[in-house]
This record gives sequence, structure tokens and C-alpha cells, in this order.
Amino acid sequence: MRSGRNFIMKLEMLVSEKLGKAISESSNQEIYQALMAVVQDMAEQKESNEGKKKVYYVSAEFLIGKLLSNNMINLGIYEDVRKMLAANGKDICEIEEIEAEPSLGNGGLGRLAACFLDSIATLGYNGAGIGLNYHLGLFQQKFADHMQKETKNPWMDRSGWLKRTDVGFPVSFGNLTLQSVMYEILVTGYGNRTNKLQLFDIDSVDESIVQDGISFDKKEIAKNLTLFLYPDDSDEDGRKLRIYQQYFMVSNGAQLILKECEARGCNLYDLPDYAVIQINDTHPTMIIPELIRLLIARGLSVDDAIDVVSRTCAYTNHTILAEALEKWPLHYLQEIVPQLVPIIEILDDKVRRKYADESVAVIDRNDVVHMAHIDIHYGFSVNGVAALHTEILKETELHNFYQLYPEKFNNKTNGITFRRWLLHCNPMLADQITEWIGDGYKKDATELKKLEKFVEDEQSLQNLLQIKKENKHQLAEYLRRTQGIELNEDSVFDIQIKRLHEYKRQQMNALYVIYKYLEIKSGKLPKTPITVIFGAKAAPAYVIAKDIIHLILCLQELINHDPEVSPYLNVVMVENYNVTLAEKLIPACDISEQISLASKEASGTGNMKFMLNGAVTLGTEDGANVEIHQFVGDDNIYIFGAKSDEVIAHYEKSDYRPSDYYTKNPMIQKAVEFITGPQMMEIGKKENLERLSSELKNKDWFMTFLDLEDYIRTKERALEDYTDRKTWAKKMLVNISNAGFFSSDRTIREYNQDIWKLGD
Ligand code: GLG
Repeated sequence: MRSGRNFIMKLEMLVSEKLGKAISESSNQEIYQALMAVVQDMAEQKESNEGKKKVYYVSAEFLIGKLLSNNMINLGIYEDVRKMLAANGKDICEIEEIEAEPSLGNGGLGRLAACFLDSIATLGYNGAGIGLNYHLGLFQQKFADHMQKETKNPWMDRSGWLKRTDVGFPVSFGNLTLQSVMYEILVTGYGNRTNKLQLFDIDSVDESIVQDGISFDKKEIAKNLTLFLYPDDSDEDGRKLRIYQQYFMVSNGAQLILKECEARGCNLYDLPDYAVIQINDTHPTMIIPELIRLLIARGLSVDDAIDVVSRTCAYTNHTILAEALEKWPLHYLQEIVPQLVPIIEILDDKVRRKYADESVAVIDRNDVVHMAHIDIHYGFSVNGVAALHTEILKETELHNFYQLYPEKFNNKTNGITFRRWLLHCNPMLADQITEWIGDGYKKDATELKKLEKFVEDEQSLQNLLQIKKENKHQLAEYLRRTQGIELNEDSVFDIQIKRLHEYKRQQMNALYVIYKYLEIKSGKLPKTPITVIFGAKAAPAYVIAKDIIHLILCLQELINHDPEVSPYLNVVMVENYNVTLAEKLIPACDISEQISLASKEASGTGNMKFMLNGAVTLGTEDGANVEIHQFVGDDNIYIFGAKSDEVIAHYEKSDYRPSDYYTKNPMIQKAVEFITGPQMMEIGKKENLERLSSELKNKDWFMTFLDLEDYIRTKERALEDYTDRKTWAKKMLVNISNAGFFSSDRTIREYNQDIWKLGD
């Protein structure tokens, strides 16, 4: 049993044993390794749920973040380890920094998968994640000449959590067969059980084939298969490589699932009693035909195999953007996975016999395979990730499918793990909350509601402001040390951190910055200085997204060096935005920018993390912002812009013309012209700035100009309100106290109740 001093002494003994010497005489690197080993041992001792039925969460991404501290929190030893290290003259924060963040994800979809693994383990469910082990991960972002440059991110040498197993399977492609090897990362739940993230790989991967940033020979499959997450798919070889990766992931997953279920007594016909497979977006869709193929090979009839698989698989849709709803030319599949083609043809044929509607076909008239259509016809559940998103799927994007299968559609509003996104990243706030309402909220997040009774209490509000101030200070220190960035700690921190995409509209925020710059130049000074902070990676082949980064970096250069403006306005773009940076930025945020074009952001999860940490949202009625708005009420959120109905109507009628707004509104005109004006041209590159400006003026596919005026007005109102510190602190508190719904524990309970039905 653990108890105060005794436990700390025991910890010290365990760690020194691993070190083979005293902690005080060891380097941080050595201590990191030793602590990791101790944590692994403790995690392994936790039992895992070996119940009959198991959920397999199959996903191309798991953006798990650093593991040491998070695991120590979940094991309940963090505080004791901190004290033990301090007594030996060591700082836990410095040791945390040794660890490299696993680079196995890109954005919200991957981070959601990681939060889900945490909650599945915490709730004691029998489950595992299945994915790929990308050696060089998603690229690492560097800035040079005000541009994004990509380099490889060899995270594995500096992490250490991956354990090689002796499990592996043969995976055959049209022209080669590869033998896989499975790696595991333990997932420790909060005070509960341990599950596993199982990542497949091959031994023949050759990191040395990567030259010049992130380019490599895309045809050398045996050497490149698991090098990168989302290799550039702007050419055919890149697209084919993605199919190789996806099939490799699901064939391994399918073989593992069947092996495990058979070992637990499954006779294959009763597979749905032993397994439920959650297909995370369309990347793992081929698991459906692959499982059917494997079951037929084990003696099931085609119809039985299809029936069994259809009752085992469930699909989550994360976006309505066409680019993410994957479609593969049949001839690619014929070349890479010929064994699946006859099965996909049967799946198509069955659909065609039943439904005349061409729009729901699996293989369309141009011989293109629609992956999401396979999921919907041959899975038993289709869920969206926020209430509005699910409604849009039902009423618009997947309406024809909804009419066929209304019973399959359901909503599961996303959530986040409060262990990482409060207890770990904001210990000061977590301690304060515990002091106010006890620590029941750590297990039952809805208890945060109890905080509302402090909303009229001066001292409590003061404390909250003080914590925010301290977190801003810590962020400033961190960014100074790691990126050489200077922040004005007395300014409002207005933060937009997320992947770079036109629909998320970082360009709109950049236009606000230009507006504000011009205002200040004309003598209208803000009452409180403002720092607009961005963090975002752009996909390497996404030209306009990279142009937007260029614009932001040029603005940063111009504004921060302008002595007239920089005391009032600063722009900061952090380099290589990742989970580790998010953990520092979110607790320090005042205004959370969630400004996607309504209907386009399926949910967003950053919005929830900010809310939980006492930032106030400035956002559109999009994704989970809608639900945040409902919880906190009009006074505690800043909502602006067109609603999703209006936006969808514009798309349907194709009647949105950016020029209508641009020519009529001098303020928009001035801001847009600034992009290609002399000051920007002096700093930036003509080609990029002109391309971006012309894209906005002529296309503006995500309707920046439609919302720009309202955005600026609303942001100004928020900044004005910020000056009344007490009223602002109330808004912060209301946000924190209403964040409970957005715990991923709630989301996972719902998945289990409605979809997985795991039992105990
Ligand atoms: C998607 C969406 C986000 C969503 C996330 C998790 O774009 O809105 O929050 O999945 O469901 N590709 C993504 O990151």
C-alpha cells in the first residue's frame, strides 16, 4: 500500500535500483530512462479487462503526446515522484523535457483517438488501439525565410515506450509479401486498468532513403511503408503508398482480431459477441473486405462472412470535406490489393441489386471506389462527432444513406481527457478546483458544475485571474527558452492553434491582425495590448495553406519590429506546433479562436480544452462550439458569423461571390490590399502573397469575407470586455464549470452504451 513518506522512499529505491546509482549522481537522461522503466513495471502490474467482448479502435493516427508524466498522473504517483526528485535536487519539468513526443498523428482525429484510449482504460473497458508505427512520423516544421520547411521527425530514439512483441503476420500485396512485427505501448488508465496501443511495422524500413527534407522514393514499398504518416499524395505513387499503408494496417488488425477472438473461444460466426471494430474515418475501411476475405478463407459462405462483418464494424465520420472522404480508383486496388477487388465487387453488386440510387453505390460509374459507402452499407453504426455535424450528415451530406438506414445514424459528441488537459497541463488550476470542490471531479467531470457557486465570490475570481497570469508567465518563459520568442505577459493572449486549413480560416484572423495594425497606425490604440498567437502545420503539398503561414510570418516580422505598433499588438507563430506545445499554450489562453466556416468543422476538440482551462471562446456556430454555447449561455461566449444553414445554401446555389463583399466594404478592401502592399512585399515573396490575395478575392471557397466584418466587430467587443477583469473572470469560471460534459469519459460511456455494448 502507498502511504506518504514510505511510498516516496520506496519510489526512490525502485528508481535507484534501475539506475544502479544514486539519483542525485545521475543525469536527467538516466533518470528519465529509470523512471520510464519503473512506470512500465507498475503499469504492467495493473490488470487488464479480459472480458469476452473487446473494442478495437482502428486508426491511422494516435496523437498520444508525451507519456511519462501522463502515466505517472494516471498511476497516481506524480506528486510523490516530483517530491522524491526534488529531494534529490532534480526538477521533474527538466526530466519531462527529455522525452520526445511520439509523432503518430496529425490533428484532432488522432488526438481524439488518444483521448479515447485513455478513457477506455480509465473506465476499465476491454479495448485496444490498432495503428501503424511511423518511424519519422508526421514531418517536423521549421521556419526559414518566413516559410514552412519540412524535415523528418525521428522520435523513436528519444521516446522509449515502444515494446517489440513477437507477434507478426504476413501481409500480401499484388507484387510482394511483407512480414509484419507488432509493437506495443501500454495505455494506463486513471487509477484503473492498463490497455494497449498496438502498432504494426516491418523490419525492412530504411530511414536512410529519406533525403532533402522529407522526400524519398515512393516506389520502394519494403523500405518506405511505415516511414511517414500521410506521405505526400499529390502524385500517383504517393496515393498508392497510402493504399499500401492502409491495407497493411487493416490486414494486420484483422488477423490479430481473429487470432485473439478465436483464442477466447469465438467460432467466427459469433464474432460480434467477441469484437467490435470502430473504424476511425475512412482510412481503415478496407478492414471490412479484408475480414470478409479472411472469414471466407476460414470456411464461411460469402453471405455469412458479410453478415458477421457487418455486425462487427462501426464507422465514425469526422468530416464533410470531400477531400477527406476517400475514393480510390478501382485499378489502384487491382494493382495493390487484387485479393480485395472481387469482394468489393460483390459488395457493390449487392448494393446495386437493392438500391437503384447511383449516389449510394460502392463502385461508381467511373470505376472509383467510395470508401465511406462501404462503411455505411456494411457497418452497423454511423456516427458523427458533434450534434450539428451529425444533423448535417443526416440532412445533407449523407442524406441518401440516412433514408436507407435511419437506425444506423447516431451522434457522439467528442470529448477530451481531463487527465492530460487539466490535471497534467494546468496543475495550479486543478489544485485550486480541488480546494474549492474536492477532487470528485477527477473521476466525475460533471462535478465541475459545483464551481458555479463561486461566481459571485471576489476572492475566488481573483484567484482564477492570478492562476491565468501565472500560466501566461510560464508560457512566456517556455517560449523564450525554447523558441527565442518574447511575449508581452500583460497583453491579452488570443490563440488559434490547429492544423492549417482554409476552412479553419487562419486567414481571417490574419486579416484581423492587418485591420488592427492599420487602426493602431492611425492612432486608435487598444486599451489592453493584444498578442495573437498561431500554431499550425500545413500539409506539405497544400499550397495555399503554406501561403497563409507565409503571410502570418511576414506579419509577425513587420509588426513585432514596428516600435509604434508592437507595444499594442504582437503576432507570434510558434514553430512545430504539437501536443507538448498545446499543453503549454492552452492554460495560458484568454481568447480561444474557433472561427471555422459554419458546417465545416465537424466538432473541434481544442475548443473544449480551452474552455476547460478558462479561456473564453470567440467562434462561429460550428461543430461543438454550438454545444459549448448552449452550456455557457450568450454572455460567456462570443459567437459571430453566418450559421450553417446559410452557408450550406450558398454552396447549394453557388451564389457566394467574394467580390460582392470585397468591392463594397472598404475595410475588407484595405486589409486584403495590404497583403500585396509594399510593406509586405519587402518582407515576403511576391508569388506567395499574390497567389493568396488572388485566391481570396476570386475564390474564397471558405467564405472569409462573408464573416470578416462580424468577426472583427465581435473580437473588438471581446477585447473591450476583457478590460473589466471581474466580469471576465466570471466568464472564465462559467466556462470551466460547464466543461464536464466534454470529458471523453462521457463520450466513451456513450459509445459503449449505444454501439460497443461491452458489458463489464
Ligand atoms: C476531424 C475534424 C475535427 C474533429 C476531429 C475529431 O476535422 O473537427 O474534432 O476530427 O473528431 N480530421 C479531424 O481532425
